[in-house]
Amino acid sequence: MTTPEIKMETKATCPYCGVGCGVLIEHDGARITGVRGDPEHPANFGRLCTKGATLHFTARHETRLLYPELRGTKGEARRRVGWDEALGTAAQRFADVIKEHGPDAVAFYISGQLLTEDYYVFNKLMKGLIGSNNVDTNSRLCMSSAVAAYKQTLGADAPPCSYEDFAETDCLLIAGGNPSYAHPIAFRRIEDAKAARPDMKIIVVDPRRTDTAATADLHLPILPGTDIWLFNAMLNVLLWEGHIDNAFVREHTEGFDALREHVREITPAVAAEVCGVKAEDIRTAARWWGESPRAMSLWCQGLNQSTHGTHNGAALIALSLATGKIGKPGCGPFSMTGQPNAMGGREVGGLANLLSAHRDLANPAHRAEIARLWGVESVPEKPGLTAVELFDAMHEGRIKAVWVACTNPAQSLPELERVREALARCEFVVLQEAYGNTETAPFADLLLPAATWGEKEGTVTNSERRITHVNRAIPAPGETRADWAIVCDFARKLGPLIGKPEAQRLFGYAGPEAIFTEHAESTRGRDLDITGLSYALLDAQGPQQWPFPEGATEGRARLYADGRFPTADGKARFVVPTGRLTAERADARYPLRLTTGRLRDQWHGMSRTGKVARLYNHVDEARIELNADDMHLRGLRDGELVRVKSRRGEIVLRAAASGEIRSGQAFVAMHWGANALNSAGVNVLTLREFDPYSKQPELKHATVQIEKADLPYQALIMRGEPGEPTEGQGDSGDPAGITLERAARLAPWLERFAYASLALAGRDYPAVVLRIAHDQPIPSAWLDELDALLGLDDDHCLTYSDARRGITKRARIEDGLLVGLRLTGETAAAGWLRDVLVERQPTAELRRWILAPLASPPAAAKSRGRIVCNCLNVSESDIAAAIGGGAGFDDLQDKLKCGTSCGSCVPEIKRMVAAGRSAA
Ligand SMILES: Nc1nc2c(c(=O)[nH]1)N[C@H]1C(S)=C(S)[C@@H](COP(=O)(O)OP(=O)(O)OC[C@H]3O[C@@H](n4cnc5c(=O)[nH]c(N)nc54)[C@H](O)[C@@H]3O)O[C@H]1N2
Ligand SMILES: Nc1nc2c(c(=O)[nH]1)N[C@H]1C(S)=C(S)[C@@H](COP(=O)(O)OP(=O)(O)OC[C@H]3O[C@@H](n4cnc5c(=O)[nH]c(N)nc54)[C@H](O)[C@@H]3O)O[C@H]1N2
Ligand code: SF4
Ligand SMILES: [Mo]
Repeated sequence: MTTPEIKMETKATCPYCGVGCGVLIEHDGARITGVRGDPEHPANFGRLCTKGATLHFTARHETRLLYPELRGTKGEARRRVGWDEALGTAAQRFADVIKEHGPDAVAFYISGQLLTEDYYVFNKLMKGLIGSNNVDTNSRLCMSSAVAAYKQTLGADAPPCSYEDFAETDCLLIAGGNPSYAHPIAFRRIEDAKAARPDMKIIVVDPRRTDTAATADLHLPILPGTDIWLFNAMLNVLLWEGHIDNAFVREHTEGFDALREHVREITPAVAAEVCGVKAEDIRTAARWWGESPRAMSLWCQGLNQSTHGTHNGAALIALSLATGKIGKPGCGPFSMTGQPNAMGGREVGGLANLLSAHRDLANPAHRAEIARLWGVESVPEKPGLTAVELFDAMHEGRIKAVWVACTNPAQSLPELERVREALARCEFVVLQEAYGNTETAPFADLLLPAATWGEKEGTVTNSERRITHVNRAIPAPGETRADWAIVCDFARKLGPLIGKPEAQRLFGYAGPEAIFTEHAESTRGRDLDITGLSYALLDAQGPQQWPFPEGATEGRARLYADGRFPTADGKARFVVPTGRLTAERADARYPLRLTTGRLRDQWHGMSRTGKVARLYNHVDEARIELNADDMHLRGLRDGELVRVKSRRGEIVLRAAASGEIRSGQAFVAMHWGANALNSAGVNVLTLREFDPYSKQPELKHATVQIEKADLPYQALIMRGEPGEPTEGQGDSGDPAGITLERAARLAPWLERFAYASLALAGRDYPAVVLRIAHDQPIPSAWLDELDALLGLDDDHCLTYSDARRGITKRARIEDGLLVGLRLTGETAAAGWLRDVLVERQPTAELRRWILAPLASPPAAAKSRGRIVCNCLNVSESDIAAAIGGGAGFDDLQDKLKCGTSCGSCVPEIKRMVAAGRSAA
């Protein structure tokens, strides 16, 4: 007898980007089995992108951190301990440091991916109990320039727009953002707006010709770091051609005269020189903005991650203020939030220079209010250390104990060598993580297992100020616990040790709802007042935008409609922008300008997306993208390995020719770290220079040199697993789980080689792929060990060896399927063999070819190459063939179905069609 299958759905949000899509988690009460977009959620109305749609595959337990682990003394291995011992030890160690060196010798480094309730208690613990402001977050690397820009100009940190404005605007200026990759569902709404009103103008400002730029009416491929010049020149044109809203400027702003004076000489011709674009294009951009009844801007890290990130934002905001295009439908400056809850973190004041509910640390009245609310004597006045400063202080020994939660600084901070030294030097490092294998984990003296997506409850706020109640679908696995609960327990243990027994009262919450209620109360009378919100209301009426004060019946879609701004005199401010172009300038030694950013299908350090095989199908290996001219100049061919060197460090990467990059520039994605490469990735190269106001580091710009890496000894190892994987969270021991465990065992091997990369491959049948290149023959003992690790050493394997030429080959065939492969010396057949393996093509007719030196597939094998449409599994070669046969975009959707599900690949398919047309 079979028990009927229980299937339930729980409402939550996608834990990736700041679009904040609603999801329905499908589960049976114990295991997550699937996910779909929540049709009722106003951010996405049921849509999800490639990352959101594969969330259920990330919930597997194989690489989760399930139990606390503690290291006795440095150098020793960690051992499993219970929660009591874990938090008791942490409290004692923190108390010892605080007693001996004061509260400023400890620090918390947290994350915009925590829920608001988690964030709230971390902040209260540090500022209310311990008495230091050393609590900063990865939002410092992300949104702090936008925060500072909003505060300097509009008076408060509040994005005034909504997603529905995309459908209302006549002109959308996207600067320093690639939403087609980074905010896909917001971009779907932009595509819809353009399709509905083809006259709407889209302008994209990005040094690279991204998929976002390719769909624009006007792309301004400015030189890195020159945005202020562009915006100033646009303002110059707006002034010259009479597009200024003088009444608005007079009544609702301050400081325009100084800015007008400043931009007087910055004509399009002057800016064109600096920015490296045509003066005429600058003029066109300004005219479109000025002539459009409704114009809005959208920006992200291309502006924020700069040594003048605050003024980049301020210069862009000035365009909205000068033309009075703010506070109306389809208007306004819109900073897109990166992380799912960076907004929530900002609301609770979870940064070293902020206080709860948009209050200021420097303001004594604000500090007194918070002290009263929390029931503590006072909150400290001295601003805490911001991310980069905090790790510098750790490097110098001034921070002796650090608590890291929900972020991976050993990969995501700039100048990684220094960051890693700092973590190694720190006396006591706590890491609160959902996964045990991040780049930061080796440094942790105490690892605390956190519950994650699907396993915890709370709220998040998305880019458009919309708060969603996130529910728990299944019980937290192993001994994992919700982040807020870990913090509260720790606080109650720490309090008595530092003479603060009130910790029992301050952190005695019954659950996340009690924390939310306290947080809501702290916003009373503030610009973000949410005293009208509760879990019950959010459940009954769905996600709501703030402000939503007591008595309100709905939130506010658009701020500043009345022209009043939250400054002392109610007027917005113009700022005269300053700042060098980039901290580091290209020169003869370091001639290439490197920028960094995101790929469509990966999320940050890949602790989750890196566990989903199909998310490697779009890009399957780290690479440095270069202009073909720069490669030619250096005698480099596509796919060759190069040494990339900056003043801070050196890494080896595969070079890829890219039509997106102008000559003199380079791009490396931020995702690939020590689990994917033999190095810690691109942040080995970046620098820790930061913006003077926001303290946000310049992660977007560094200069590098490249040279061909001579690594003649190459190997390729692949391993799949027969049997059927289970959907979603899966059974332990199924092929997907075994594959993840193999990847985890291979990761520590990477650093042995001069170059190595580790990836997953496949879609329904996942496999691990290890690519190696070395400067000397790969020791056969290592190969033997790897064979044993992957089961490539028994009599299921076909073998071939030519010792003189250093060629060895092994192929494992089980039930007529290729499941494992190891090639050294001759790896040309790797591409089509991977397809044979992951697609389980029958090998009966292929057997004799598998070990042959064939670069292209024999007739019996199908080679598919890169997958463009992940949902429907349509490859680049399928699409190219159809385009060659005359297919247009609609025909492709009709016949191949590509781009008909999540739509993330639509921009790329359109680009392929356009390229095909111009080639014909
Ligand atoms: N797939 C995916 N989506 C994500 C994330 C992810 O990891 N993966 N992370 C989320 C997070 S936390 C964030 S913060 C956002 C980031 O979202 P975005 O900021 O949109 O993404 P990035 O790729 O970091 O950078 C955007 C663009 O800035 C350009 N750029 C570089 N230098 C300059 C410059 O000087 N001027 C201008 N105008 N542009 C420049 C780059 O070429 C790049 O295309 O994405 C969020 N969404
Ligand atoms: N070169 C370069 N570097 C960059 C950037 C760039 O553009 N270029 N962008 C910067 C930006 S904008 C950002 S936001 C940062 C992001 O950098 P990080 O914050 O380091 O990135 P993540 O990998 O998202 O780290 C989040 C961690 O939290 C863990 N986690 C997931 N769920 C939970 C949970 O519920 N509780 C706990 N405790 N842990 C959980 C995940 O496993 C993951 O390891 O990177 C920055 N670094
Ligand atoms: S756009 Fe994609 S990654 Fe962002 S919240 Fe929506 S589903 Fe998640
Ligand atoms: Mo971010």
